[in-house]
Amino acid sequence: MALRRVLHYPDSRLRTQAKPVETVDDDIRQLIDDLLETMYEAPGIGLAATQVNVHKRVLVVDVSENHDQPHAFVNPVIEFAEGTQQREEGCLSVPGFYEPVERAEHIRVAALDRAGKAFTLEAQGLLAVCIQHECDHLDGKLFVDYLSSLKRQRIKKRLLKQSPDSPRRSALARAGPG
Ligand code: QAP
Ligand code: CO
Repeated sequence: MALRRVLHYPDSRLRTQAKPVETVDDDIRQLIDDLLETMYEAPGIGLAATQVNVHKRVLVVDVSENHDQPHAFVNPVIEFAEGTQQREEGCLSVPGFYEPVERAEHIRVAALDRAGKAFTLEAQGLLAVCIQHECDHLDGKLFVDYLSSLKRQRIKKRLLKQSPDSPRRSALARAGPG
């Protein structure tokens, strides 16, 4: 197990479209374990491979209070979504910012588990939001994309100013137009 470094908005690598996993092998299981460890350490309730600069369709979530109900999804597909809910969302790639976002209330997701076995899960409430948020990451999408451009620009400016782990100029160099 190992902690992985999480990319911060507006790093343009967060805009990468992740590729489907062809085989759920030990490398993918290692990635799942590292995502879980990195998520729990934060602490967070969801993390997608895109956020650690691995552009494969893998994500993990755990919305339980005791952090004892991890779910890993390989090649997740939201098969059905209905209703709406609005919740404050945050993101390990957008540290310190929380804003309400509207999402589907009830979803069904189909995916492969860590053994490569197909499964489906129905989810509502926070778990449904979290899965939708993490699936967005695999398509290069962030929760800030649902906010007004004014709010998004404000968040971007503040994160570029903070950039505790990287000089401002390299953060700017990696920042895309969004
Ligand atoms: C996505 O996000 C999510 O700003 C997962 O300083 C979040 O785990 C879905 C985190 C909320 C639904 C509702 C954020 C940790 C964790 C921060 C996270 C921070 C430290 C975010
Ligand atoms: Co996120």
